[in-house]
Amino acid sequence: MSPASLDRPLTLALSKGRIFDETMPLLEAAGVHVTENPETSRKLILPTSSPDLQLIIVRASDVPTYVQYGAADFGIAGKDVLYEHAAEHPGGLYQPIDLNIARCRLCVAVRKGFDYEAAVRQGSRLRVATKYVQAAREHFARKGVYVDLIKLYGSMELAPLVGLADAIVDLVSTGGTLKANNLVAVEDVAEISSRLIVNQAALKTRAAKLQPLIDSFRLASAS
Ligand code: PRT
Ligand code: MG
Repeated sequence: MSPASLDRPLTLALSKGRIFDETMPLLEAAGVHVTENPETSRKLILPTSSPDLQLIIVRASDVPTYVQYGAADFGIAGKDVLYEHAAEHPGGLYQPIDLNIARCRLCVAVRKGFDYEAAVRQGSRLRVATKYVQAAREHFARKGVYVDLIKLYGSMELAPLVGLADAIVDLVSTGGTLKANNLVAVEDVAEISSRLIVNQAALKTRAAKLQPLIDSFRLASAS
């Protein structure tokens, strides 16, 4: 890597919404301020008060890709996203800290009135719609339940209502979305929070700039 590229600011990849919002206090704790709001700005590269750090705003599920290829030195992504990413791109990401932000649960949910336990007991083959195919596949394999997985990219809650699936595997935080759609969570698959992920090469070549930020994130997320 040329000296000029070592001089460029560190790049942190974030998704807008809850991860951006919950990362701001961690950056503040490291003495870094972000003046532009990605909800209102159309900019995808945001400067910060530190000349050593810039942010890029990408889709939540694209964060690991930017970091793995080194287009971002580090990033913040949910375990749900990391799990699906790792299945397709093993290795390459160092995950030093659980930041304990954007917490939720990955759950199996069904239409109110659908007897999930009975269906499992009877060994029925279940149709399960989800964005989290890897996590779902492993969960049902562990339980020894046969499932046909249907990959969706969003609005999973609709699938059981219109007969696309018997169950969904989706993230739940307040439970409000399930309730509004007449669904109930019947099983936990995993506890989810977001992790700091770091590009392996950057960790070595850019340690002088990276390590203090990693240390600060660790302190702030533990408190
Ligand atoms: O929205 P987009 O398609 O761009 O991407 P995304 O959904 O992956 O991103 P975003 O920003 O919505 O979520 C980023 C990360 O936040 C996820 O990868 C999770 O790790 C974490 N997180 C925490 C959540 C939730 N809580 C959450 N509640 N992500 C999504 N939800 C959704 C859930 O899928 C469901 O539709 O919110 C709805 C349920 O919320 P409640 O409060 O009604 O239960
Ligand atoms: Mg979303």
